[in-house]
Amino acid sequence: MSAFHSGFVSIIGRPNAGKSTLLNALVGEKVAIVTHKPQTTRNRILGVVNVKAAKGRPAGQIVLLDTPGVHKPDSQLGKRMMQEVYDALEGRDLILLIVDATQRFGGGDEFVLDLIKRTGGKVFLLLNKIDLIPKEKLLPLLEDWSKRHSFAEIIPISAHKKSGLDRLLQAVIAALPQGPRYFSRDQYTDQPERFLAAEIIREKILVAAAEEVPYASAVVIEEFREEPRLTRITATIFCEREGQKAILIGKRGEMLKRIGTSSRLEMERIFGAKVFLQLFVKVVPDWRSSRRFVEDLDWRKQLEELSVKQSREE
Ligand SMILES: Nc1nc2c(ncn2[C@@H]2O[C@H](COP(=O)(O)OP(=O)(O)OP(=O)(O)O)[C@@H](O)[C@H]2O)c(=O)[nH]1
Ligand SMILES: [Mg+2]
Repeated sequence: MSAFHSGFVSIIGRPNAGKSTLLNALVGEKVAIVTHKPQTTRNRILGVVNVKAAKGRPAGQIVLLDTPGVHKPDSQLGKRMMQEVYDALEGRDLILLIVDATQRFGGGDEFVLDLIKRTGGKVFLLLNKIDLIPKEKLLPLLEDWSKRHSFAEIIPISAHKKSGLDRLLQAVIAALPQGPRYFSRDQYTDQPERFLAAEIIREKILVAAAEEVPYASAVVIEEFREEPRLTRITATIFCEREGQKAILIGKRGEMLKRIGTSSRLEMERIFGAKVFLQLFVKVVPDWRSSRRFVEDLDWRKQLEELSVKQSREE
């Protein structure tokens, strides 16, 4: 038996760098939502990649953690998001620092680099979105970044076009220690469909609504029932003000209908079942400043409460 390599690898970077796009591309399934807007991801998302042995290289399993974009928080929600980043940095085998190669180095990058340096440990730098930059710009960029930190590897990629990912996977496997298979071959995430459904609705809100509305929105699944012929899903969209509620519902309910239809179509594709989706909109003034409310949004916490409720009902 040849050696098997495995370990925990966190994807860290500024908002919009392409972390979630990379996670989905490596896992080969949609586990995280992706939009063109910064601060799309709000909690850490686990994805598993199984890598076959190749010439002279062992097989392995990479347990990836996608994280919210590193930023200076200005609300309880922001603080919670940054806590998810700090948790993802703790005790990992490898960190993938991903940067948007089309953006100039700035204060935000300095902040992330500083965080990485303080954490210590092995870091790969991924220069993402290279499909958008002229080839001659790549070498100076590589040189520039190589002076900023002693990265174990610097790898240019396009998460969107899926280029450079084979080289990345091989380098990650080589950097990981020998270890067990943490997840069975067919398990590629720990996030139940119920919570992916909430994320899909949030993604459609991010795309459909402008300015502050998506950031003031949170989605909670009230019911997720798999029946023989369809999956019944009821969800509440929380926002902070009556004006936001009016926008989310739209004239004659058009906005809510658009969000509902696009969410349902995507859920049907991903879950492979017909979906009956009902959406409600509720106002909870200033929920982003409520630590309690923000903590209750955590799906891991909701899952615990659901299992307590179920065991009481039995
Ligand atoms: N052209 C191009 N676009 C990309 C690439 N990777 C990501 N994007 C786009 O960049 C935007 C942000 O991608 P995300 O994956 O949501 O970025 P993120 O780092 O997870 O962002 P947050 O969750 O907000 O921190 C989306 O519009 C992606 O389609 C890439 O390699 N090339
Ligand atoms: Mg993301």
